Amino acid sequence: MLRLFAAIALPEDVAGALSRRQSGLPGARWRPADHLHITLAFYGEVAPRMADDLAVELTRAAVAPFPLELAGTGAFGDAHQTDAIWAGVAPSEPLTVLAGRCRAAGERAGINIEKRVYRPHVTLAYLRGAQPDRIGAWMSGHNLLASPPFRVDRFGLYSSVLTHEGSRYTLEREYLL
Ligand code: 2AM
Repeated sequence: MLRLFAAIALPEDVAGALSRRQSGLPGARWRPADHLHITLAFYGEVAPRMADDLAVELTRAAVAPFPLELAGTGAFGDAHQTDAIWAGVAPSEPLTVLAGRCRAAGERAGINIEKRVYRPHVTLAYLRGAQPDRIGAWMSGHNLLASPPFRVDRFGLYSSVLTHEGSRYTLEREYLL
């Protein structure tokens, strides 16, 4: 079984600018710059045969290349605990369409995909034991986060393997827009 997701990798300069913000929050396990991405669809554990079908179906998901910008920060979690902090993505119709098509490609391949509202983001860190006041300070210190527009001209099918340092991703297949 392979743990698979479709995602847009960030250009090096955009990832580099984000990585300079990855400090000043004890309890944050910062994600490496070369792993920063925007997930389009998460497929979970997929059998090899279905993964092959998915790789083929994704060739039908492409939209025309489009510009994208990062904007703001946010967090996932509940009232008791923040699990992750992320950079936001400015609203983008083509991104929503591409994500919907990646999801549909998974469904055509027979994958049962969790029904969740799509909230595009770039996870910067997973948190363990971070103090709420420090999280608040980090968020307000970075709430003006923004990137220049960058052109999205490809996306990838990635596999994810859990290691001691967090999950490692491998690009399995790349799709040009
Ligand atoms: P995250 O960045 O918010 O953790 C690889 O794990 C990628 O798939 C990550 O970007 C992760 O989102 C996303 N992901 C993991 N589990 C998911 C799920 N159940 N639903 C949607 N996305 C998920």
